[in-house]
Amino acid sequence: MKILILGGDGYLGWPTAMHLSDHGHDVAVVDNYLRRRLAREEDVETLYPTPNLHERARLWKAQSGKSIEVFIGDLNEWPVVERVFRKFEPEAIVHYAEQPSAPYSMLNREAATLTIHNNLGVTANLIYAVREFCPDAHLVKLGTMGEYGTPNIDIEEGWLDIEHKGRKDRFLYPRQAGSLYHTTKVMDTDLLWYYVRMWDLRVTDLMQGPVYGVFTDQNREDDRLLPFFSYDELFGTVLNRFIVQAVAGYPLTVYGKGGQTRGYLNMRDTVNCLQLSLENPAEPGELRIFNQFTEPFSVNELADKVQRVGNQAGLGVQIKSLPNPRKEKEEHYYNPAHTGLIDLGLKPNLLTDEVLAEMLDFVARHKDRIEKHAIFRGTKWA
Ligand code: USQ
Repeated sequence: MKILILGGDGYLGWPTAMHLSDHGHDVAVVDNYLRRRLAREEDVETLYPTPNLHERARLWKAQSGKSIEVFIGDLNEWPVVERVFRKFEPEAIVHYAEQPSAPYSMLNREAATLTIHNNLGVTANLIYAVREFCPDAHLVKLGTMGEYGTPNIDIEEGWLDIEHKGRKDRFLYPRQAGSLYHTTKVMDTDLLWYYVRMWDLRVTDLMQGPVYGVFTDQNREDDRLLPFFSYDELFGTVLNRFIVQAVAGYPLTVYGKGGQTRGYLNMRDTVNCLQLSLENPAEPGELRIFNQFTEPFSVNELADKVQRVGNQAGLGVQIKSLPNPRKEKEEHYYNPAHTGLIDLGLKPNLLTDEVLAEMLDFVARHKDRIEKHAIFRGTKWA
């Protein structure tokens, strides 16, 4: 299949590109390096430097013999979209091209409006591009479990059957996001659902939880093919942050009571979920939604695991509860369904002690580059 990956330079975009290329697909990536620029502006560089996309594609070609076509440009600009779609003629598109950080979106007005313009503008351009250049293409959109928030009832996979005053209908599951970033993802879903109804687009929306790890089958031979790894307050996700903190001798930053529960997944499962969704496409006129995670954990459970495995490695890991910079429920019910991807064949890679030990080992190789000032700033959400 000819698969175009929007946001192909990102933490998940690049591993997905190599994985799909490795599995026989013809892959192209497009990115404007927004994520790299924002990290530089906020002085929160990644744990180790990563080559640019052209270099990554050359390294991948040298390792695998396979080509990944690279386009650099801003997908908010229609001429860029037009050039990419006309040249590559995709049969499927993966949309990762968004400002991906909840804390960044809460920094200030500039960060908030950038998040809105970037995320919604690219989604709107993409919808028009599919209609104009490839109306039969399957669009796979990265959503987030955070669209649902933390309701006091079970979370279904995208849809909810409702009976009201004796009549029944099916609706998108109620969404109540906890950050502006997550709210743009809710709006993306609404835009896609609208155009699925109007133009019979075929769309899969993947409601993903926080991802951890860096390794996939494609990046074990050459470190230069690894994705970037953020551990700062703005762009790092919680488990990756805890691993870095354990290695740096920095007490693990549990926000508030630590009962915040989310559905987590290994990066290996992210790339497998993308492959399964692409190889089993949605039908025309269908918005198909999967909840993409493998295991729920509270923040306290993650901190305890990192402490236990870290201490086995002699790290003397401390845990410290900090006043929560976010406004979120710190103790809540959480029971989301997640059978759709398992039914397609996903075999989860769970968070074992071995996986944690491997991550600790990996980060320890880069210990000298950890900047403690980037770990916690306490950016307030409210
Ligand atoms: N947390 C801590 N200590 C930290 C960092 C985070 O206790 O040092 C807590 C947060 O308060 C939150 C939980 O850990 O309750 C998860 O935080 P996170 O930073 O790992 O994840 P989040 O901000 O929700 O965003 C990440 C990705 C985003 C994706 C989302 C999936 O950055 O792109 O959409 O995970 S989900 O969380 O399911 O919405």
